[in-house]
Amino acid sequence: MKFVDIHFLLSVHNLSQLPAPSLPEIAFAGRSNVGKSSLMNTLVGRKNLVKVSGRPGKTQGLNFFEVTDTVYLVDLPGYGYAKVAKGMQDHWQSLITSYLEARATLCCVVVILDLRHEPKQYDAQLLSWLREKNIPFLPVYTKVDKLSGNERVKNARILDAGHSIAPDQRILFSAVTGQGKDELERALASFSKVD
Ligand SMILES: Nc1nc2c(ncn2[C@@H]2O[C@H](COP(=O)(O)OP(=O)(O)OP(=O)(O)O)[C@@H](O)[C@H]2O)c(=O)[nH]1
Ligand SMILES: [Mg+2]
Repeated sequence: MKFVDIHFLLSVHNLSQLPAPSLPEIAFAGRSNVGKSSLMNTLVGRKNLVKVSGRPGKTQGLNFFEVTDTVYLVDLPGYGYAKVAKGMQDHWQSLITSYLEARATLCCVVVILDLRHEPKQYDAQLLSWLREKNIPFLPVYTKVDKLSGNERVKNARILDAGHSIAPDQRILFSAVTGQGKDELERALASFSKVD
């Protein structure tokens, strides 16, 4: 699936603001600063469609983008960033979990992990929660450009083992080089049943 003809739709801060569930939907989740927004920009071939920042906690609210009449892409706020006020974190967490749990048109949660880091507790919690709720997800290990070939293989194995992910179920990705983009497009087309 090619993600052309895409536009920002709205930012959702409570569930009553969700757009009508009229299109298949793909959400992008992961720790703060892992590269969710960058991955989306690479996917849609636009540098600045989704706001990116070196400062964690950039994305606030559920940001909906529409690939016209085809699919919604939803950029979620990152988790695990201590400097975001506790009350705000709680608000996001309950907003995100109720959204993920209740959204009938949600066809995939892309769970983005930093290939440089060892398995983290928040990611483990999200993955086991998605499994428990039977919500389809696709793990993507990003920032591969920051590692040598050997480190990539070694770190990917550690993440696979730590999160019980089979190597053929996840994608290695870089927003800098575009590695993994084609594979991601194919996987998302199959999740959303859109060509
Ligand atoms: N080298 C490299 N840097 C990346 C990659 N993806 C993201 N970054 C950098 O990582 C930082 C965070 O990227 P974002 O895309 O804003 O991360 P995010 O997950 O959306 O962050 P929040 O919205 O704060 O949760 C930025 O400085 C990006 O340029 C990648 O694949 N390779
Ligand atoms: Mg972001």
